[in-house]
Amino acid sequence: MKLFIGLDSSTQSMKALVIDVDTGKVTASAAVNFSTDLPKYRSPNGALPNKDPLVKHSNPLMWLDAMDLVFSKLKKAKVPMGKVMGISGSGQQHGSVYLNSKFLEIVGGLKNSKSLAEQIKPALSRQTSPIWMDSSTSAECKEISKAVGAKKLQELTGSPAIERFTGPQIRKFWKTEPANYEKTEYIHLVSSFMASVLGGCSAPIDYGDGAGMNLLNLKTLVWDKKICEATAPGLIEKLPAIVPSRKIAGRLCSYFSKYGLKPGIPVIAWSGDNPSSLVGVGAGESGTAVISLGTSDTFFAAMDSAHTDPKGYGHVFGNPTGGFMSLICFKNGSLAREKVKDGCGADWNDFEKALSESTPGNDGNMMLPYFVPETTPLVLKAAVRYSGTPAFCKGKAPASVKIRAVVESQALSMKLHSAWIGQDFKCIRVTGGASKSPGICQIIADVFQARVEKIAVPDSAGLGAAVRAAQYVCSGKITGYYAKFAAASETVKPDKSTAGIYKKMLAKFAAFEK
Ligand code: XUL
Repeated sequence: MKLFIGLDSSTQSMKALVIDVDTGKVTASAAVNFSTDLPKYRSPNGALPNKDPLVKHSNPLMWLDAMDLVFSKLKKAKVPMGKVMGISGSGQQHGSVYLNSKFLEIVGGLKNSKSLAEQIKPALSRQTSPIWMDSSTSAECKEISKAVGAKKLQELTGSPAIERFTGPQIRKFWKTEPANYEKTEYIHLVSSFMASVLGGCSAPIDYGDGAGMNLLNLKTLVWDKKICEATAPGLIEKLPAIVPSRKIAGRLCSYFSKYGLKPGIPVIAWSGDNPSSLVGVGAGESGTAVISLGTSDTFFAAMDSAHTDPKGYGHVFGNPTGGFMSLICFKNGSLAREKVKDGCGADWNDFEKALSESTPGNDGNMMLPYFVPETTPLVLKAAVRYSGTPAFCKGKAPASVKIRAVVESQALSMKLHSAWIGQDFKCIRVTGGASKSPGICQIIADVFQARVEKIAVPDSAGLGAAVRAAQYVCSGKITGYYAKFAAASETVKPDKSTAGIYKKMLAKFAAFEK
């Protein structure tokens, strides 16, 4: 038995997955849901309530309680914790945690008798963490772009200044709370913060997640001094080390022996959820694109060359298996599908039925489903728009037409905004909750005219983390791990007869969006 744990600290939950490299199986899993398991944090969707719809923060203590809880769930499920040989993890991207001078001493001496949240609370120099859903930093984006040069910033970091990215968020903290910024000695991402707690140290940030900060120079692969200076004073000294994803972050500290884990086992650098999913779905080599259908929908793929998106919506991140990956994030993912479903008074079975009853092309009916501010394209004020027949535009079309409109429009938007990557993907691997839907998978296959493949393990971010930990300890080629854990379990073929319909519709959608 060669067991490894992959943790997934995501927007709405914390999950743990245990894999056995000998059998190629996921042997156990556990999940902590912030809404049902940790209601005291009042963040059922992962963010604290705020009057300003552009502000989205979380309580980092919630993530710590979730870590304690997920390990105790694994222990209760009688997982042979003492046999676990390594741990890694995946974190929601861009979110940041601000820590004072006590942090190192506290994580270095965690006591078994108290919880993580209780012990780490005094180390927070900012009580809340801005997360990826926050869009409140447009002013800071403009300031950083002006100081560095918009084009240069994109060329060096792989992205123009982006509201949810960590650099603009740090600048806002410095501008609005200068005294607390001054007290901050360490700024971690969600991923490196969680790795720090496991390792009892200040853990490094990996190239995958580090590239989502607007601070990492992708040419030199170190923090860019000038960009850091343009972001906030003294920032570079507050950032952890930056390393390739395959590096060790630390050794598991004795605190976790209360869950039966062996102190000293390697904690491999954590990565962001999207880079981690790239590994988890077996798409670390170029040629296959991935669509992750979750709270946000993301489109990503390993890249042959680190070129950037001329429109500025797409990003370049480090690929945990080496080289780079593209990433495009659509904030209105499952949320938009849910809003349309609820608006029709339907449940998910009705939603599925609607997709099978309506026809490709939807008689030209489509929508811009920005129920919350959108990133691709950038829309700072929620706005929903309709195009098509008068009945549809007045909200009077049948539910099946409305439901097809949201799914087709989302797929067309992905096709439109992924063109800059310059690869004609013939295979798309889908993951995330909505990838279970046959109707959604068929629409993606038809819009892209590509084969859509699913893998058996739904939590690809956690799986990617577990696989990275296993590869660190047991070595071997990553493709060997893909064969064991990420083989295609189901394939959806494109309907060739729809190619022309969607080609025309894409041009119309592009004009509509413009
Ligand atoms: C990616 C992004 C989201 C989060 C979700 O840039 O912001 O996909 O990573 O956790």
